[in-house]
Amino acid sequence: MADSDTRSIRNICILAHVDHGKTTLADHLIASSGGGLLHPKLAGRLRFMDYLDEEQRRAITMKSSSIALRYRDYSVNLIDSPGHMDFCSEVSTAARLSDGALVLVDAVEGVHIQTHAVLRQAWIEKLTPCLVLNKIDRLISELRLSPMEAYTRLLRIVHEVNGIVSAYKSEKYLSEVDSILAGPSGELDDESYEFVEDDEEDTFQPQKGNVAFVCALDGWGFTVHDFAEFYASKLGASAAALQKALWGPRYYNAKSKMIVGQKGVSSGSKARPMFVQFVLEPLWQVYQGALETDGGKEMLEKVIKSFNLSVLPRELQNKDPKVVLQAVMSRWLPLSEAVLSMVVKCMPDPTAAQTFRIPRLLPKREVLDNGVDSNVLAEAELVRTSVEACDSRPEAPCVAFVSKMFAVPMKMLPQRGPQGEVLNNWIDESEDGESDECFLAFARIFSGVLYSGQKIFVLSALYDPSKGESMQKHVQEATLQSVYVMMGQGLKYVASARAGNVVAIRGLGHHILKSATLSSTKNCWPFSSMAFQVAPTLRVAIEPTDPADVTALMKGLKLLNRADPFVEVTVSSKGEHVLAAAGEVHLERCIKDLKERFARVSLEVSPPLVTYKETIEGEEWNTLENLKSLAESSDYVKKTTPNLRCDVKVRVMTLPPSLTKLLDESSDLLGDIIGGRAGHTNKKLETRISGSMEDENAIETSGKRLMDAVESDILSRDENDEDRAEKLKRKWIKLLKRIWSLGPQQIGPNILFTPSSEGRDTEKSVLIRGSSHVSEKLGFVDDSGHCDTVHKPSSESAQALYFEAERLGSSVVSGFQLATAAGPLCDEPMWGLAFIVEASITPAHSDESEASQSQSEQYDIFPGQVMTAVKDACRAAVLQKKPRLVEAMYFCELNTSTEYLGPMYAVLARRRARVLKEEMQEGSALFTVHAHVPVSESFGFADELRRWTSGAASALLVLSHWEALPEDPFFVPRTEEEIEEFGDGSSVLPNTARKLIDNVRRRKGLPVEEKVVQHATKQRTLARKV
Ligand SMILES: Nc1nc2c(ncn2[C@@H]2O[C@H](COP(=O)(O)OP(=O)(O)OP(=O)(O)O)[C@@H](O)[C@H]2O)c(=O)[nH]1
Ligand SMILES: [Mg+2]
Repeated sequence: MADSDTRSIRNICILAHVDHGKTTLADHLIASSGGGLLHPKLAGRLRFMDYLDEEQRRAITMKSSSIALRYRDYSVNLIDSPGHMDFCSEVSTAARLSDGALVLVDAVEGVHIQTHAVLRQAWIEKLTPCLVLNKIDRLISELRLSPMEAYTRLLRIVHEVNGIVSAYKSEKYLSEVDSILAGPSGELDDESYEFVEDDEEDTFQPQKGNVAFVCALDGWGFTVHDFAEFYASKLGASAAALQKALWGPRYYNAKSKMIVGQKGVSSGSKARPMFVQFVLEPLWQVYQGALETDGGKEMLEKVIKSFNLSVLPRELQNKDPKVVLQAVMSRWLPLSEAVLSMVVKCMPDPTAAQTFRIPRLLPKREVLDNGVDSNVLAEAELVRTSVEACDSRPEAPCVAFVSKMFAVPMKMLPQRGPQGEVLNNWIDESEDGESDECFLAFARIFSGVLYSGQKIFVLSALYDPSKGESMQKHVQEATLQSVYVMMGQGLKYVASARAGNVVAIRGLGHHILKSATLSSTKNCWPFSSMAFQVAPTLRVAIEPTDPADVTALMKGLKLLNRADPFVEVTVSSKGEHVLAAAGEVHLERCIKDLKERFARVSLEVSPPLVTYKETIEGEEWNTLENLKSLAESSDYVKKTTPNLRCDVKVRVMTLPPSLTKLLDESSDLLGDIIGGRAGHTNKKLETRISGSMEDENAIETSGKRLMDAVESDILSRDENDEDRAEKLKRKWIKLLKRIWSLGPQQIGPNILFTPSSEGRDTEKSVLIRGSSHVSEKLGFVDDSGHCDTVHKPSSESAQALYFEAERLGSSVVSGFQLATAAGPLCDEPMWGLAFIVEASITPAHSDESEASQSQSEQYDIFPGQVMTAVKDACRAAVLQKKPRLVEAMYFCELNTSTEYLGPMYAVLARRRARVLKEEMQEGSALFTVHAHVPVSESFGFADELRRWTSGAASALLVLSHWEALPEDPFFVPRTEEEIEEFGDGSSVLPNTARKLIDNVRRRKGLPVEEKVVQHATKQRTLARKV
C-alpha cells in the first residue's frame, strides 16, 4: 500500500448528549457504506451498533465500538459512542482513537450538559469537529415552527455551540464549567454569547460546510453546499457565492437578482434570509404537503420530477404518509451522502491529523539527567517523528495506543481467514483455561505496520525509556496473536494493518489492564494518559449468595475490572469486595455482566454505600472573640487518662468554607507536599513531574491558595467593616502558622492547631506543644525554632517530663487522626473542623508501687492512653457543639414538557431536591430545571421520574459538592414554643438527619437508639379485644 492509502483514511467518532441520535445516524452510514451489513429498510430502527442485549433493552448505547466503512475511495472508521453520563469514559476512549468528531445536537432539545462534555473532550484530544443538527423533522411536525422560527432556533444552537468551543479556546472553560455546576448564577447562555465576541473565527459555520442539518430517523440530511449547487444554475450565480450566502443575514432580491445584506432590504418588506427562503421553506412545503393535506402528493411528485428521483410507484402508494415521505426525502437528500462527504472534506486524514495531534499524544519531554544514553533519546525522538508523520512503511517503528480492553465471547471470533483458511482460535489465553471470554485491545496504529505474530513491547503510562533497567516493571514483551478489523460486533481477520487504522488486537489480555502504548522498540515514550470526565462514585459491596463461590466471584471481579475501563474493584477495610461504578445504569450492567458472564454465580448486592461527613454548626471562624477565646475560653471538653497523668482539653470550631473545600480538593497535592499518604498518591505521581523547581512552585502556590481562600471568605462576610476584616485576617494568618496536622489520613479537610505557646510549664505539669510542621512544609513559617524559645525547666525531673511531653506529641496527632476519621454521629469522617488540643502531663506519682511503674514502662501504655483520651475528647467536643451531618449533592438537569411539570416536582420533593432554576426553552413546550439532589436520594431517581412522567422527563446527574444538613439530629422539643408545636417529643418522628445517621449506624453494626415499642396505646387496644 502506498502513502496515498493513508491519505484516504478517516477515523471519526460520533459524540453527543444521550438520545440525540448517534446510533440512528450510524445506522444510515452503515446501510449505505457498510458493504451490505445492514439493509437500508432497517436503517434507523435496528440500531446496529447497539449489539449488546442490554443496550437494545434499554435503548441506550453503553460502550464505544467501531465499524469500518467504505465511501467512494475512502475507508472511514466510524466509532459510535454512548451519550449517557454513566459511560462517559467510553467517550474518552473513542476520542483518543479518532481524528474527527461528528458532534450531534438535537434541534429540539438543544445543547445539554453532555454536549459541553463531548465538545471539551474533542477539544482536549485535538479532534476536528463537525456539527450535525439532528431531528430537524421534529421542528416541523412536532413543534410546528414556521421556517423563520426554525431558522432562529438553529442559528441559536450554532451560536451556542460556537460559544462553548471558543470558551475552551480562550481557556476560560474551567470557570465556565464551574458556573454550570454552581447552578443558580450559571446563566450559561448569556455567558457563551459573550465569548462569541472573541476575534477568533467561529468553529462551526454552515457556509463553510462543516455543519449538517439532518433527520437521522428518516434518513435525510444536507449541508448548505448541496443546496448551493442545486440553485447555482437556477439563479445564475456561482455555487461558491451561493454557499456563502445561504446562512446568516443574506437576502435575495428577486428583482435585481442580487444577494444583499441586511441594509439592502427595506424594513417593511417580507424578505427572509436566503437559508429560510431557499432551504427551509421548500422542506416545510414537502413535509406539510405530505403529512397534512389529504392526498397532497403533488409536492412530492414535484420534487421527484425536478430532482429526477427513482422512487418506486409501490412506495408512493403506501397508505402511511410518513413512509412515503421518508422514501422521497431519503432519495432527495440522502443522509449518508451529506454526512460522509462532509467528513471527507472537512476532517483530516491520519497523516494530517497526527502532525497537529502529536503535542497532545506524545508531548515533548525534557530529560534533565545528563547520564542518559544519547542513542536511547535519539531513537525515542525518531519514534516521535514517525508518529508525527504517520509513517506507514513496514520498516518504520511500530507504535499503537490501546485505549481500552473489551471482552468478547470466544465463539464470536472469526473461524476463517480471508482466504477461507481455518484460523487457530483455540490457543487458550485465560489463566485457568476455563474462561469463554477473550480479551481484545481496542487500538489505533500511529506508525508502522502491525501484524499477527509480531513481538511487541507493552509500555505503561509510567514508563520512561531514559531510566533503563529500573523501568522493568513498566514494560512487558508480548506476542500479538491476531489483528482484526472491527465491524460493530463482527470481527474480520487481517494479516496486518498499517498506521492510521483502528483495529482490535488479540493476545494482550494478560499484559494490559486498561490502556497502554504498544511499541516495537523499548526506546519510546508512552502516550499521555486519557482525560476522564468524572471518577466512579457509586459504590456497593458484593458477596456471593453461597459463600463457597467466593473464588469464582473474585475471578469474575478481576475479569470485569479488565473488561470495563471505568470500574474500580477494591477490598474495604472490613474485607468486603467493593465495586465502584459511574452511576446506576453502569452498575446494573456491571452486576449483570458479573452474574452472567464473568463470575456466573448468584450474588448479593448491598444497598449503595453512601459516604457522609460530620461537622458542627456555626461560624465561629468568623468572629474575632471566638478566635481569641479559642485558647482561653471555658468552652472545652476535658478528659483525663486512666492513670491520671494527663489532662486533655479540646476546643473545636468550624473552618472557613472555602478553606475546607480547598483542603478537600487539593488533598493529592497536599499529600505530596506533606508526604503523609504514601501509596495513596500513585494517581498523582503518574502525571506529576518531579524536580525541585516544580515542587517549590507547588508549595508556594498551594500555601497562597489557602491564604486566599480564608481571605475571600472573610471578605464575603465582612464587606462593610474593613477594620474588622483586617483584624480577622491577621488573626487567621497567625493561626495558619500553627498547623500541626491535617486529618484524617494526614491530608483531610480538618486541621489540628498547636496550643498557643503562652502556657506556662511548671515543675508539676508540662504542656504537649507539638510542632507546626505542616505550616512549615507549606511555607507559612520559615523555621521551626520558635518552639525553643519556651523556657525549659531546669531541674532534672522536670526536664525528663519535658522530653516525655515532646515524645507524646505523636500520640496527640494519632488521636486527632482517629477522631477525624470517625466522628461521633456515625463513624464517618469529619468535615471542615479545627481542633486545639491542650494536653498537659504531670509526673508519675511517687507513691505508685515499684512493680506497677516498671510494668507500665515495659509496655509503655501511656502513649496509648493519651491517644485514646485525645480521640474521645475530640469526639465529645463535636457532640457538645451541635453536630451536623454533611451529605454529598448532585447537580441535576431535568427536561420535561409542561404537562408533566407537576409530577416531576412531586418526585423532586420526595427526593429532598432543591430547585435552583427553571426556565422554558425558547420556542418549545420544554422546561429545563436545575436542582441539587442529595446523593443518598438519587438511587432509583431516574426510574421514578420516568414512571411518574410516563417517560417524558429525563434527568442527568453530576457530582457537585458537600453540604451540611441544617437539622439537628438530636432534636427534642425543649422551649415552650417547641413543646407547643411538637408535643413532649414522644410523637416526634426522627428527622432526616437522624434517619440517615441511624441507617449508617445500623449498616456498620453500631448501637442505634430505637424504641422497640412504638405505639404502646395501640397494643393495649389489641389486648383488650382479646
Ligand atoms: N423524530 C426524530 N427522532 C429521532 C431522530 N434521530 C433519532 N431519533 C430518535 O431518538 C431516539 C434516540 O436515538 P439513538 O440513536 O438511540 O440515540 P443515541 O444518541 O445513540 O443515544 P445513546 O447512545 O443512548 O446516547 C430514538 O428513539 C430515535 O428513534 C430524528 O431525526 N428525528
Ligand atoms: Mg447510541
